[in-house]
Amino acid sequence: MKRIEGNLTAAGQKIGIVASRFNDFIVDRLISGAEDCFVRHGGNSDDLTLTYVPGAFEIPLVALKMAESGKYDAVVCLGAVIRGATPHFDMVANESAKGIATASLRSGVPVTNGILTTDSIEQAIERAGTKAGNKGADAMLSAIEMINVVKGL
Ligand code: INI
Repeated sequence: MKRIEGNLTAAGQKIGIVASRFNDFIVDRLISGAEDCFVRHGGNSDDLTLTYVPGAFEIPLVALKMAESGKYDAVVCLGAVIRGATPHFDMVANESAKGIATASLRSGVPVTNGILTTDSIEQAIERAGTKAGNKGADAMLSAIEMINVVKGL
């Protein structure tokens, strides 16, 4: 049986990051985690391009445009949607996830989802570099792997 697997080497990869300003005290930690992951896997931080948008709802459009630009091997989306901050929680959370999937399928470029959707600020903090890891780093690692998977197809 032939197997195709992506390794976790980021050397030479160029990655776009789309991050929301909403809940920036959490999102900043996701950005740091993503950058740290990229560098620890052999990437050069000069090969990362970070675009800020107002909120998670705006992430998919910019993710699609970055993915279609031909400048990036993958796009990593980072944000934090926290229940209670708005009655629109479900709409923002669902639309951002759906939009990210669409951006990836439409562009043919890996677009990974590092948008936290939590019931509380405490849960968000836990997933932004404290006791439940860093979902920004996880989304970056998935992007690195997916670039290498797609190359092997
Ligand atoms: N955007 C977020 O990124 N996180 C949130 O928790 C959030 N809440 O709760 O409202 C949020 N709302 C803003 C939204 O993403 C858009 O920026 C806004 O609706 C303008 O289109």
